[in-house]
Amino acid sequence: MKDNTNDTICAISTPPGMGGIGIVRVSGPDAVGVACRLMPDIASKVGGNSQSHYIIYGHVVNQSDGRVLDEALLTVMRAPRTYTREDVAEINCHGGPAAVRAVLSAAMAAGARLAEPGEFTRRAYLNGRIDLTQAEAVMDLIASRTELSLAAAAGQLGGGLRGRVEGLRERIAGLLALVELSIDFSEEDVEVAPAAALLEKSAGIRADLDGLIASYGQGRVLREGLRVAIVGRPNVGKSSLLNLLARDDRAIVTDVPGTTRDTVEETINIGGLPVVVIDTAGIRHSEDVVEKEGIRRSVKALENSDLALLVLDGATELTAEDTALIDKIRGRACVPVINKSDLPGLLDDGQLRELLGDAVPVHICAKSGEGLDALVARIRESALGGGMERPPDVAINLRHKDALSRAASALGSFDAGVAGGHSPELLALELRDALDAVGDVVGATTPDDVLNRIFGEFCIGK
Ligand SMILES: Nc1nc2c(ncn2[C@@H]2O[C@H](COP(=O)(O)OP(=O)(O)OP(=O)(O)O)[C@@H](O)[C@H]2O)c(=O)[nH]1
Ligand SMILES: [Mg+2]
Repeated sequence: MKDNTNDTICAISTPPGMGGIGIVRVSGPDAVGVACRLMPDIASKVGGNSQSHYIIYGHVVNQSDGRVLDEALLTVMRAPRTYTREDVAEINCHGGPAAVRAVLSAAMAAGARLAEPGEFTRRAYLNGRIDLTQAEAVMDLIASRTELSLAAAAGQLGGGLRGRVEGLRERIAGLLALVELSIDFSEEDVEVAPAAALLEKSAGIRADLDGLIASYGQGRVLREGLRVAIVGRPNVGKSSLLNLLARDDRAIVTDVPGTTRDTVEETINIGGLPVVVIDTAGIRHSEDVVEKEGIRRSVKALENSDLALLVLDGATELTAEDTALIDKIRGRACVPVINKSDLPGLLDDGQLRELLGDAVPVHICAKSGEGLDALVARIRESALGGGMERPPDVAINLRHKDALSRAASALGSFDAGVAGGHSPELLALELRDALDAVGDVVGATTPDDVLNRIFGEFCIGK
């Protein structure tokens, strides 16, 4: 998409389906003109440019024959105090699919162009109201399914990440100024910036960069959910555990070993944290083609997970299948779950402790829900670190992580150059690379294809 903010765009901003109200949003230099043609009975009530943020009641008419399509409320918001920083007109009509579509078509007939996905937010970014991290936060906020994800997105929208990144840019620019000063004085015998001072400043910047980069793990969990695979041999109660966590009869539970054949995924809100729980087929040796494929998927789900819940049946002795699985999981993040605590325990504690090492098991009864709170606490702890109730101050996404890593690596080359006695000209180049990379996070100099990718993922009307 080529950026052209001279035209006026329109889109339906409310979700498809039926609702009390549907909103058609119009933005651009002719937004109010479009609204006046769309709703001729309000034209005389619309004020001049100096009047802004008011609502008028009227009727939307078909542009070709003047037939009334719907009654609506028009909100007039004049630039620059609007979402896009352009004139914005919002038509609140009735929220039926035919009603909003009719109003949208009429807006197009009245002179507006249909907006691309994310185009309103793209204009907010192009017009300098928000930076790229805040534009991304808009989509994160809309996509948030849980409280912690929402809080993290709201923090980013409020400029939390922007502030941190701008701070880093200033410090790198300060370091660059120092190095450039020594270029100017290189003919004279003054040492403007001793190597030790440069390295100290650079180390401070890198520490902050590393701190931001490290927040990616939490950012990913807050955006995409923690992937938790429930694994174990057949009949230990994996599907029962999924149903308990999901508070729903999601997966089939029977006393026949090998009931679950395919993986079953469910996104669950665990204490404000999005968690994708995956129930898997019981892992054992099998000659059955279908079961074998199911087991292959179980292993894949385990490998793609952030955390494994290894379910063991507390009412039977450990089997060779259990110990083989414990071996397989060693080295992965895992919470051992000993199920069926309502039945007499038959597991050998000593043997189990030896096999599990540091991983302390949680005892539960998937039938009654006993022990669930302790298990949930362990899952949260594994996602966010011990006892964390609040979302992190910043939680970056993959694009931010890539850019910040490029900056860290450019600073690494700078350090090596300082240590190796490189000329200030060469050192300045490394710092400019670092500055550009950090600038990419906030979208200081972001190429069109990157913007297209980011805004292309937005919903229409935002
Ligand atoms: N007494 C008791 N029985 C349980 C408990 N949890 C599950 N069961 C029973 O154990 C049997 C197997 O449960 P599932 O949840 O289907 O086990 P699974 O691990 O998913 O089994 P597969 O899909 O075959 O691998 C069922 O008869 C459940 O009712 C529990 O906490 N206590
Ligand atoms: Mg099952």
